[in-house]
Amino acid sequence: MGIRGTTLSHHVATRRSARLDSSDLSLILERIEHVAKRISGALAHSSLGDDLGYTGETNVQGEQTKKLDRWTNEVFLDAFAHHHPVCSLVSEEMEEALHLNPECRAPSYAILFDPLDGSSNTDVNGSLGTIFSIRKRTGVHSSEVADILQPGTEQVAAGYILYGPGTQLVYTAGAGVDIFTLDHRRGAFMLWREGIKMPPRGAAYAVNQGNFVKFHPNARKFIEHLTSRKDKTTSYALRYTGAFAADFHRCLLEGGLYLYPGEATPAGQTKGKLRLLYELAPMAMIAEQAGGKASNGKGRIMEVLPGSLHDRQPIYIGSAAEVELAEQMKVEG
Ligand code: AFP
Repeated sequence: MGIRGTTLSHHVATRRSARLDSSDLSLILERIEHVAKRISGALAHSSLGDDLGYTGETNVQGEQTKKLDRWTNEVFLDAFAHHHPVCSLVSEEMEEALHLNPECRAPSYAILFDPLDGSSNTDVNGSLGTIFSIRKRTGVHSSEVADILQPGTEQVAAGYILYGPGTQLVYTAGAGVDIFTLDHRRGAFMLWREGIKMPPRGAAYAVNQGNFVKFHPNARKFIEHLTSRKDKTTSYALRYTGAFAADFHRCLLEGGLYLYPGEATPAGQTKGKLRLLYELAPMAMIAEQAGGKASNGKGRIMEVLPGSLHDRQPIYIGSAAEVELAEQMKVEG
């Protein structure tokens, strides 16, 4: 079979991006492409060496760290170590932001990322992801993070890499959503679909149904409604992989809903699981750019002001019809 098509680098260089200088975007995405290729290659062979399993440590979230969580985080740090215009890195795996390049001058950027999304899938050869958000830093480089602790509406670009049977990179810079597939023969990401539009309604939902009893009563009613099989709009199939990037990707291409409702706390409040800055805000930007929606059950995820780097929120993301219905049913009270 012949190999033709547009590479990611050519596509970025020749397309106007809505929110940041396209030469900056090219530089940053070239590094993310490098990260994606390294991680994709390592995951393909991870069961052949000593790369699976736990490190024996816990991360800032109190979760047990997998060896691949730690390694993929290092891949990111290596990739951006000497890289103007990126001056700050915020990761699921690091308690504090890492500030690079003291001489970094405006315009400079922060990358916020989950290096290995769905890490419970590492040891079972399941789908995994990497999620990233790009924000412009204000003024000269500083170790303050107030300009990073801003709502998702301040993102200039966002994306994710999905490591499934194939590796795909999805991104938006505020002018639509494009998808690229890693062509191992050519060593490059090739354009697969441009200007993706999420279907306005879907036929599948993704949730950890095992947590059902912990959800707010209205979230439980919502799930019961989706599966009550009275008609076409109440006959959803359950599809859940344990990797947000993989479950969201299905919604992006085929429509439907990913939800991780808040879990009730003993104090009577609900608490989200997914992290706002490097999981939810970037996916929300992609969903909206594709015509979908993302809500914490009460309002737009993109408008939530983070209190700290590792804040969590409930999430209802996907096709507009399902997200709107969740809000109407007051799923989070
Ligand atoms: P990490 O692997 O990055 O910690 O994230 C996993 C995740 O945030 C998301 O990818 C999954 O959809 C969700 O958590 C899985 O959570 P459960 O194991 O509780 O279903």
